[in-house]
Amino acid sequence: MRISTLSNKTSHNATYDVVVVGAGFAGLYALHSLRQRGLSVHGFEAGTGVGGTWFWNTYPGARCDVDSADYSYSFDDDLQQEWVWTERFPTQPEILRYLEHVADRFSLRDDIAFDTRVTSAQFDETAGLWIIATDDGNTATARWMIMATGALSAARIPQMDGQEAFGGEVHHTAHWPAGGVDFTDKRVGVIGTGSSGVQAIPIIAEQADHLTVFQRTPGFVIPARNRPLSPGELDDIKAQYPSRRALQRESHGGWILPPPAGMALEASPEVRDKEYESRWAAGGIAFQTTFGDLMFDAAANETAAEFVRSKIRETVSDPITAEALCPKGYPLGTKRLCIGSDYYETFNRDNVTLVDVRATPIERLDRGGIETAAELHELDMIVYATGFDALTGSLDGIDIRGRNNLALRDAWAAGPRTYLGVAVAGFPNMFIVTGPGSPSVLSNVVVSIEQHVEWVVDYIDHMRRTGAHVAEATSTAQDEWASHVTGIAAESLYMQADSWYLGANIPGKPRIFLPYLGGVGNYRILCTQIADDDYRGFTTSI
Ligand code: N01
Repeated sequence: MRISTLSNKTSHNATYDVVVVGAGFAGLYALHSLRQRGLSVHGFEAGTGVGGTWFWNTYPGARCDVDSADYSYSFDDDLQQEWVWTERFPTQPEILRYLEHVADRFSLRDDIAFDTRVTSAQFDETAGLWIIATDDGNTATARWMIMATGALSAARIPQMDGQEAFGGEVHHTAHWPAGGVDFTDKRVGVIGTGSSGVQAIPIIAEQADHLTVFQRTPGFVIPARNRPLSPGELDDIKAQYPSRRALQRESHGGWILPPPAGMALEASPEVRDKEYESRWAAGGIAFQTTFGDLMFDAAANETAAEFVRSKIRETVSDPITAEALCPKGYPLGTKRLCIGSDYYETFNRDNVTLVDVRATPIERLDRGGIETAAELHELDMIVYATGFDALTGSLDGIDIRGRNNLALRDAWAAGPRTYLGVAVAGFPNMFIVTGPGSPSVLSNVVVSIEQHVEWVVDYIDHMRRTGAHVAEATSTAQDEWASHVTGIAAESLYMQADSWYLGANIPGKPRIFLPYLGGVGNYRILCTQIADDDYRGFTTSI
């Protein structure tokens, strides 16, 4: 069942087998895989180039906190053998260069309309087709629609009184100007101390005249210990790629971490400290898995939290600032762990001030700066590092209508419900890559993206071969999956933090644990079983 064999690949007033929305890691791989299967496919991308997250987040210090050799595609051995990563943790420019290379290597740009935002998508029940409208006034029609719109793509600036009055420059970390930002001689205010703020703050501090950091909730910041990769080191990794990739796929998080050193509560204080010291010295996300009970037992978690607090007190010379930087009131890792370089050290600089906005809330912005309950902070520039409407925001930004003209945002008014995080009852032939209810943001997302894309492409191919035109998740399968996702989360400590995993950063967003905590390896097995069981939980029609 091939709908079209269009030769004009840049026109999109047309009909395709599949439309892919987004040209980041997920969209590029989906496009490539579908073309390999002989389907006609067209991509839409709001940015002027490929890269998704790595196209938009060009703020100073932006870098991934998954090892570079692992935060990369595994689907093509020549690609993974030829690309040379230079550092343990790749910078944003390096990842973007990599994705541009992938786009060139597989000639993917030919099938993507850039600078084109999808505004609506309507399922035509009679024809069994999606009608997709874009902001340039065109429409495309497709049998299948793949939403590769990203879990952390809808950047968010919180509402504050007087925002329009501020007379200086304003930037959000996820919409950084292409030409960069000059901080020289500027009094800069950064609002937000999540992963983006933690990366940007030390670099802005080095360049600005003065930096004021407005912190609401201090994060647990673990040192990155980034370093250049030696050519020999990368060669060794490349030689082990077959087993390394297999381990990633079978693992809990899609990354290769040293195994936990037993249980924190079974270890003596001396052994605990030795293990924490060793993970602190090694740097990176592995700190969170020092012991096997950290994410399930509050008392165990507190031992790790207190270790980090002791490091903060050791590092930051001013005791009041140190105490304000100490995270309290939520377990370590239940808000995404931040991985930083010289973060706490930055607060020893003379030109850096920390403002604890829980103690002295921001009251308003005015022409000259930010006024808290205590004082006016005069600023030439405000940088919002205030995060995203995670997992649902980019989909909510598109008027998606399924059966009976039901809007996805209405279907999800009480929180997103999906089957496997990939499909939604009432929205036939629409697949979401790393959507809510899948491991997505709790994993090395490239591993999860590859798994989702391969599963969806296999399903589309299966439909073609079997002559099915429309596939849809059943409400029963979706309800069971939603209970499973929330049931696992309820047993963890994650429910104890006001995190974006729970939608807590968006006023009015239902408090539902969004990603799937069951682990990448288990999830993959389950998805394979469901496919082997003739796509259990889906109904299909001819
Ligand atoms: O966003 P965030 P992010 N007044 O939501 C604060 C990935 N990522 O862009 O915690 C004052 O984490 C907010 O405070 P609170 C990674 O998955 C990865 O930093 O809500 N402050 C918080 O401090 C990450 O988790 C990498 O109380 C306000 C901050 O803004 C995710 O993206 C790098 C406020 C937002 O932090 C998001 O990270 C970057 C207000 N009104 C991002 N509203 C790496 O790979 C919000 N805040 C390393």
